[in-house]
Amino acid sequence: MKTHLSLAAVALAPALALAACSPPADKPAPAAEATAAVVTAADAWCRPSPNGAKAGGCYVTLTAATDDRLTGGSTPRAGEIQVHEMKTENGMMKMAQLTEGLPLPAGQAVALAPGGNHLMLIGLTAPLVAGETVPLTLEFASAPPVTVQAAVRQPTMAGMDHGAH
Ligand SMILES: [Cu+2]
Repeated sequence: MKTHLSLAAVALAPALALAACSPPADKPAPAAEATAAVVTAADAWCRPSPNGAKAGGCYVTLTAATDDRLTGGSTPRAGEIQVHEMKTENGMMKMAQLTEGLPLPAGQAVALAPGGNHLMLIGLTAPLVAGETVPLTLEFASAPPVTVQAAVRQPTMAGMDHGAH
């Protein structure tokens, strides 16, 4: 009797050890991805800029895997990309650069949109024309840069034009 039991235990032990080990051994990627600083970008677009304008506004929805910040970016179409907010000063809507960047809480979609936070293309090399596509490379405090193709189009929602751009 005793012999049978201990044999069974010995036979089972390696199987249990294997079962416990195999998930991390087979798939190390998911565990690594869960903690990696990654930002996904969706729905990137830019407002057409008037002729002669030196700056243009672009918008995007960002979701960070871990707490992060959008700090700025670059594009071949302008000198630099700044992150701007809209704020009310003396009853007037004004825009200001977010020098510390825009917070991106983990797992939360943060939408940049007309009338609110936006990407400001400073020093446009040419007007942004409806129908074209503009590459924007966005930079973050932790995550690697993300390049999106932003469609240039008129805002779809009416009444949100603040006229600053
Ligand atoms: Cu701005």
